[in-house]
Formats: sequence, structure tokens, C-alpha cells
Amino acid sequence: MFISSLFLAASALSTAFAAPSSSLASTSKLSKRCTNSASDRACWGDYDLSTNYYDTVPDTGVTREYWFEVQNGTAAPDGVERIVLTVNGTVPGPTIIADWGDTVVVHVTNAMENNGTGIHFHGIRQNYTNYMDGVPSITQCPIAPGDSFTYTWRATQYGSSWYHSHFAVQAWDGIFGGILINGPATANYDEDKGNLFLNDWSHSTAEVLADEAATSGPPTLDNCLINGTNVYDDSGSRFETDFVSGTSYRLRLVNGAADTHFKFSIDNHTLQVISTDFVPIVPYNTTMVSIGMGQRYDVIVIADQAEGDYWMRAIPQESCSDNDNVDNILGIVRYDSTSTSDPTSTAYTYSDSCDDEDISTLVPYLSNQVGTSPSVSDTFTATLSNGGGAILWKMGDTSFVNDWDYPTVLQVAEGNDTWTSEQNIIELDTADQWVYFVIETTFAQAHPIHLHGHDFWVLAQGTGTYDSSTVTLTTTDGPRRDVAMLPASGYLVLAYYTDNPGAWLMHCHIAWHASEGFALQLLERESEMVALMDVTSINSTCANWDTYTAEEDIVQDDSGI
Ligand SMILES: *[C@@H]1O[C@H](CO)[C@@H](O)[C@H](O)[C@H]1NC(C)=O
Ligand SMILES: *[C@@H]1O[C@H](CO)[C@@H](O)[C@H](O)[C@H]1NC(C)=O
Ligand SMILES: *[C@@H]1O[C@H](CO)[C@@H](O)[C@H](O)[C@H]1NC(C)=O
Ligand SMILES: *[C@@H]1O[C@H](CO)[C@@H](O)[C@H](O)[C@H]1NC(C)=O
Ligand SMILES: *[C@@H]1O[C@H](CO)[C@@H](O)[C@H](O)[C@H]1NC(C)=O
Ligand SMILES: *[C@@H]1O[C@H](CO)[C@@H](O)[C@H](O)[C@H]1NC(C)=O
Ligand SMILES: *[C@@H]1O[C@H](CO)[C@@H](O)[C@H](O)[C@H]1NC(C)=O
Ligand SMILES: *[C@@H]1O[C@H](CO)[C@@H](O)[C@H](O)[C@H]1NC(C)=O
Ligand SMILES: *[C@@H]1O[C@H](CO)[C@@H](O)[C@H](O)[C@H]1NC(C)=O
Ligand SMILES: [Cu+2]
Repeated sequence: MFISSLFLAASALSTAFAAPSSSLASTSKLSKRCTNSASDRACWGDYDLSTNYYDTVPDTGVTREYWFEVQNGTAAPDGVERIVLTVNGTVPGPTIIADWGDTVVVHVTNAMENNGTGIHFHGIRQNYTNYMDGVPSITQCPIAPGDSFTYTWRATQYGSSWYHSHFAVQAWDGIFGGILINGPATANYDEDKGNLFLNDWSHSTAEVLADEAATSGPPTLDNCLINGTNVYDDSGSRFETDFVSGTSYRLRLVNGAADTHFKFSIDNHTLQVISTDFVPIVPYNTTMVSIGMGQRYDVIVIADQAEGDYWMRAIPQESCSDNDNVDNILGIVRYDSTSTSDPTSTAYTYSDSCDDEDISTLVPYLSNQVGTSPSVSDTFTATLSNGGGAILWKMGDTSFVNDWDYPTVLQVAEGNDTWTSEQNIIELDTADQWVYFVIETTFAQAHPIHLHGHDFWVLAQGTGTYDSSTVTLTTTDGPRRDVAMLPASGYLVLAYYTDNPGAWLMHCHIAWHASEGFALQLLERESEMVALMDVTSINSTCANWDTYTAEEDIVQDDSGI
């Protein structure tokens, strides 16, 4: 284990985030071929960057245990007070910190009066632990008010992510927080500044916005937050962070927005990008990184500019995001922590767009080859339709709906193979096969496509109609990640491997689109699923949910995710 900077003098350099001190020391089982340090981030005890984490995971024997309470309260992240739903009272909630290979246990209690909940650990592979994926209607029933659910999973990957509610649009009322898994990195840095959330924010609740989205289209959000704070008119305060000249810092960017694509930069500074989602990449340098909803980029920034104050910018991209405070989503980097002046620095130039970083720059450190003759190939067209006055999205021919009170895992446990078309099930019965999906749209809007339970490979991404005779697929060393942009009026071709039994959601990560049915579910290796779940626990969460909904006359009013 490493000692956190939080507990050392500010001048201390070699740091990683320390998991809770109540945990066992993780050093015992590591004979430490090398020591991870500011000058050797590639190393990780007996493992290193070249370890294939899809196959091999350090056996730390350590369990990190967290107790989360999902609460209803009020807060004023930008100075304007409103009702918020949170984990443990803060936006963002507590960060889950673990080392690569640790087991993470999170006990979630629903302390709200009037809503169910469920916590999804975004990007976590959930290797053979599908029913810990936290998706009400797919992997569990919603946790009823007063009830608890314990999630247990292994950190088989390392890097940065977030957890968020996957019930209704609750995540965007504040039920989210960071995940930070310590492990090796593809470039050296002195200090880890932890997760840095970029969110959009409204002064009304997300449910009100979702209703507006379903009747009259995407709402304009009031503001955005940088790591949970920002200004609005004369209220609120900006996110600030201090730099010491000559020191290099790791920032773990997470886009946790409902419907905002950001370009992130720090005036006059260079960003060295070292990972995409949970995948370490060959580092590249840029002035600005384009980050879609649900995506993460870890960047290293060297404090190599003249001492002073500089703007940190999270710029909502107006080609796909509407915001009332668009020019004012700013934080401050200070070389002199006693300074209180506003920076006078100027922004790098950029062109407004909701595209991913160029896929040719996102080269995974670990070389990898996609099978070139997939066993399954499917094409899904995303379309907008009108379902009796409400806006619906379809993926393929279907606008997705699954029932909160009859999750896919329970249906599988009961041996009920009668799937409705609305469940949008893609059955993948055979292990260790390559699956290719083409997702396309003629609609002029970009969508962040997220897959649960897997990293996928981005084979191609472009505008216009996908034509397999002209588009070359990148099957060697192309990007791997868990969210990629489907470009406006364009296509995304992705591949993944059937190495993880379970019911896995694939969906658009725009909050409104997921509730309007832009989703499908993969039923992967169904015959192996029952042996891997605790059916009694799943059923007891459902029984408590049924009791609550019967008493309160709760009727499902969205897609279920
Ligand atoms: C995933 O789980 C399977 C079954 O328990 C196991 O064989 C495999 O090693 C695990 N993979 C990783 C990367 O831990
Ligand atoms: C969250 O709140 C619960 C209940 O009050 C408490 O037991 C737990 O220690 C808190 N967890 C964190 C990580 O702050
Ligand atoms: C949160 O509290 C408000 C005010 O008391 C109440 O109207 C609302 O129903 C509560 N929401 C949830 C999800 O419990
Ligand atoms: C709780 O969730 C439901 C989704 O069924 C939503 O319609 C409702 O407004 C929420 N209730 C409160 C009080 O926030
Ligand atoms: C953002 O806030 C979290 C706590 O919510 C903290 O751990 C993290 O260090 C902050 N990020 C930065 C870059 O300061
Ligand atoms: C920041 O960069 C701008 C040009 O992009 C330059 O004019 C300015 O001098 C730089 N500021 C500092 C403090 O280095
Ligand atoms: C990126 O910037 C870092 C720090 O200045 C430098 O060491 C590295 O060589 C640069 N990488 C590339 C690919 O230019
Ligand atoms: C779940 O519980 C219901 C009753 O609440 C029961 O009918 C059903 O058989 C149970 N399912 C399984 C798989 O145990
Ligand atoms: C089987 O599942 C389908 C789809 O979820 C559902 O409509 C049906 O009621 C279920 N059948 C039984 C016997 O539970
Ligand atoms: Cu997700």
C-alpha cells in the first residue's frame, strides 16, 4: 500500500490514493518484484502494465467494505438550493477506493421515502457476477425504501470510473460518486489528484426534466458542475486546485452528465492522456480532450507554466448540449494557493463537436487482436418515434421496456424463456465468440453507447451510412473501452467477446434516451447464469419491492433502466 498525499505534507511527491485504513494491509501477498513510484508507474508489485488484466488479476486477499446510505435532502452545489438525492449526503458521494485485485463490498441502504434505487458500478466488468451490476429490471428489483442490498465484486481492472443509480433518472439528482482503482499507469506522475467529475446540473429535479424531454424534447439545463461545484449568477463557488511548479499531477476525468458532452482543458497547459475508460493507452499529448457521457479520461498535467492563476474549462459542446451557463463552466488552477484573483488566461481554440477523440490516437497499451470472422453480426438502427404523445427511442425495431418487478435474472432463474419483444433480448448462447454490432442513425444527434459487463472494441466510427465494402475495420490495436460515441447521422461498429455470462445492458448514456427506450440487453450464456446467482437474495429484494409498490400504488413510468 501507498500512503495518501492527504496524510502527508503538501510537498510529498510519490502518492497514490489510499483505501480505507480499516482494511488489511495488501503488502502481505506481494513479493514486490518492483515498487510503484513517481518514477516507475508502470510497475505494480509482482505485476505491471504488460499483465493482461483480461486474464490475470493480482490475488491481494483484501476486501474493501463500504456502507452507503441513499438519502433525500437539500443542497446548493452552485449556490441555488434544491432537493437532491445523494449517497451519504454529498454530491458527489464518497469515492470507492481499492487496489487492483481487491474485492469490493458495498452495502447500500435506501433511506429515501418515495423511490426505489439500485447502484451500478459503471465500467466494472462484474466478471461472473452479473447480478451485482445494479440495474433494476435487469439484474435486480429496485431496492425499496428501508431495504438494503449488498454488492460484492472484484476489481479485475484498474483506473477510474464512477458509480451511479440506474433507477429512473435519479443519478442526475445526485446519486453518484467516484471509483478509483489503484494500479500501474502508462506514464509517470508525482501526485494523484483523484477523480474530477464533470456534470450538468439543473435547479429542478431530473424527473421534471425527463418529463419535459419525453413530451417536448431535450430540456436546456441551467448549469454544470466541476467536481460538484460551480457558480450561478452571484452565488456558489468555483472548483479550485493548487499546483506546485515542476510537479506533475494525475486527474481522473469522469463525465457524469445527463445530457452534456464536454471539452476539457487547462489554459496554457498540456494534457497527457493515459487511459480511456478502464483501458491504459499509449500516452498522447493534447490541449483539449473531448469527453462524452459516461466516458473517462485520465490525464497527466505538468505544472510547467509561469506561476499564476489559470482557468480550467469544461466546455459544453453546443452541437449536442443545451446549457444556460455555457461560458461559465470554469475552475481555477492556482500556483499560489493564497491567490484569490480570477485568472486572465485565454482558452485554446477548438471546434464545437460531440465526436470522440480520434480513434487512431486511442491505442491500448496492451496489444490485442479482434477475431475477424465474428460468429454473430447484427445491425441496429436508432430511431426516434412517437408513442402516444410521448417521445420514444428505438434500438432496432424496439423501444426497450423491462419490468422493475420481474428482472431478467429472476426470469432466467425461473426458467421462463418467454421473452417479450420490448425486452429487446439478444441471445448469445455460446462461450468465447466474437460478436460485431453496427449501430447507426440517420438522426443528426450523437449518442454515447455504453455496454455493461465488458470492454468493447471500436472497429469503426464515422458519419454517413456504414458500408462494409468501403469502411476498413480496425481489428488490431484499436480502442477498447465501455462507452463510445455514435456520431450524429453516422455509425459505430463495435466488437466484444462472449466471456462473461449474464444479462448485460447496452444503452445510450443520455439520461432521457435511456428512459425513453434506447437500449437492448444481451443474454449471454444463459445456461450458466443460474449457478452464478443468489436467487434467494434477488427474490427477497423483489418481495420487498412488491410490498412497497402495492402499498403506494407505484406504476412504472419509464423503460425500467
Ligand atoms: C473471471 O471469472 C472466471 C470464473 O470464475 C475465472 O475463471 C477467470 O479467471 C476470471 N477472470 C479474471 C480476469 O479474473
Ligand atoms: C456513509 O453513511 C453510513 C451511514 O451513516 C456510514 O456508516 C458510512 O460510514 C458512511 N460511509 C462513507 C464512506 O462515508
Ligand atoms: C424527498 O423529500 C421531498 C420533500 O419532503 C418529498 O416531497 C419527496 O417525495 C422525497 N423524495 C423521495 C425520493 O423520497
Ligand atoms: C420516484 O421515482 C418515480 C419513478 O417511478 C418518479 O416518477 C417519481 O417522481 C419519483 N418520486 C419522487 C418523490 O421523487
Ligand atoms: C473531487 O472530489 C473528490 C471527493 O468527492 C475528491 O476525492 C477528489 O480529490 C476531487 N478531485 C480533485 C481533482 O480535486
Ligand atoms: C499562455 O498562452 C498564451 C498563448 O496561447 C500566451 O500568449 C500567454 O503568454 C501564455 N501565458 C503564460 C502565463 O504563459
Ligand atoms: C508529452 O508531453 C510529455 C511532457 O512534456 C513529454 O514527456 C512527452 O514526450 C510528450 N509525448 C509525446 C508523445 O509527445
Ligand atoms: C420468487 O418468489 C416468488 C414468490 O414471492 C415465488 O413464486 C418464485 O418461485 C420465487 N422464484 C424463485 C426463482 O425462487
Ligand atoms: C414470463 O416472462 C414474460 C416476460 O417477462 C412475462 O410476461 C410472463 O408473465 C412470464 N411468465 C410467467 C409464468 O411468469
Ligand atoms: Cu451505465
